[in-house]
Amino acid sequence: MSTVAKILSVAAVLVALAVTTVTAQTSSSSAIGSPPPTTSKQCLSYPCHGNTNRETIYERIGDGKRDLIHAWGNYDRIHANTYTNDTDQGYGYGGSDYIYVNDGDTFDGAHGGWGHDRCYVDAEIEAGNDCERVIVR
Ligand SMILES: [Ca+2]
Ligand SMILES: [Ca+2]
Ligand SMILES: [Ca+2]
Ligand SMILES: [Ca+2]
Repeated sequence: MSTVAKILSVAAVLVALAVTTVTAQTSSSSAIGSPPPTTSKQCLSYPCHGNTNRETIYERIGDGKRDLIHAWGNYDRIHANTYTNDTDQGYGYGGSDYIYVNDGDTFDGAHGGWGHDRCYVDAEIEAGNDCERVIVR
């Protein structure tokens, strides 16, 4: 193979790499353009886990049932305010979350994680340091 031919074949490889990179970037940016749908989840177990979708998660049905709810990523709403007389813990993690533990008792914990989180509580003691807004109801 001549030197010129070698240079040309190297150049062809570089062009192919560049095209591959551009294609990858294009496909990932188009994925960002379509927001994931909001899903709702009724907790049946302790602990209860969400996923990376934008979710509304409800505590287990019935008074006196403690809940430990992990919403994980994205913008979530954790509803642990439907039933009372229980120790509920809600963790939002990534994204700006709404965490409701204003259920009439003061045994619960709301933990926003990263993002700008809103925590609805019966008393300040239920709100973690990672609640950017604390609403006492
Ligand atoms: Ca509960
Ligand atoms: Ca409670
Ligand atoms: Ca409470
Ligand atoms: Ca959060």
